[in-house]
Amino acid sequence: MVQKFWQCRDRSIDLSSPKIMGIVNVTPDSFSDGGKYYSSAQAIEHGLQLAEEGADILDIGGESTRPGAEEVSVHSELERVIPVIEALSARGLVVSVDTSKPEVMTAAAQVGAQIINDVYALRRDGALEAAEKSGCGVCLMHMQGEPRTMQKNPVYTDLLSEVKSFLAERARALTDLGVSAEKIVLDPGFGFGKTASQNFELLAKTEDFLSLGYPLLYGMSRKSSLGAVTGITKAEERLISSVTAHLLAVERGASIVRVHDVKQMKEALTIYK
Ligand code: 7PM
Repeated sequence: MVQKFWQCRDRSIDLSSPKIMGIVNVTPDSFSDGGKYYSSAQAIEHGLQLAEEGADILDIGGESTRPGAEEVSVHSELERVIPVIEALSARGLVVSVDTSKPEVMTAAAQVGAQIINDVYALRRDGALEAAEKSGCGVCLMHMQGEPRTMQKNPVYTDLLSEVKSFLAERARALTDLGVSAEKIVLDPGFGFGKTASQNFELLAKTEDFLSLGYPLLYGMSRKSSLGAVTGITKAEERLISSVTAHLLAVERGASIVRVHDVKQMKEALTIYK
């Protein structure tokens, strides 16, 4: 049986019913020319709105790990995410930081982040140690390759067993440092170094991943693989695909869904219950 709680620093998240992680991007370019203060104010506002709509966790990201994205410096990532994490945590909300950089993990935990969400699964130098010291809950995600190039030519001999053994190895690396298994959640990494059909195989086999013994998180919101089967090319128009895919993942055993459209996901989960 998979644990019913996610232990995250001073909070314990009840996983006996599915939980929603709302996506909060802090990307200066996504906002008009209002400067740094303006973009963090907008992100805080967005986070508060998602919390009101039913998000259980707010995932704050400074865009360093997005597929196709260029690297962002530690300095600018801190500048983007820290004020937002601090403000939302101060309101008593559960905040996760979407980062691969140990410096950002440490600083985020110091201003109240309860969770580290790392698409590199703590493979960067110093990341395992930073996560351990932070006391945060951790989401470990599978990715083949690097965000800039991973979609070029994903190759697997056996997709399921490769993703599973990677996740088991990363969880083991963390527990070997003394981190309690109750702090760990695993994510097969939909869209990260996989073709559309490989992504759908991960969704079909959600139950298989439960044998790893950890709660599962799925993040498929608006992703291009959904568009690859529906023909919907605009990301913002993939709402029904996103809600459907996440509901299927939950039905097959996932505990947490990471989504842009919190209100609609909440509505779907209300019917699911
Ligand atoms: C373009 C494509 C921009 C994809 C951004 C994305 C995941 C994640 C992301 C996930 C976990 C997005 C993604 N995806 N963290 N961060 N799982 N744990 O949709 O699937 O925001 S970035």
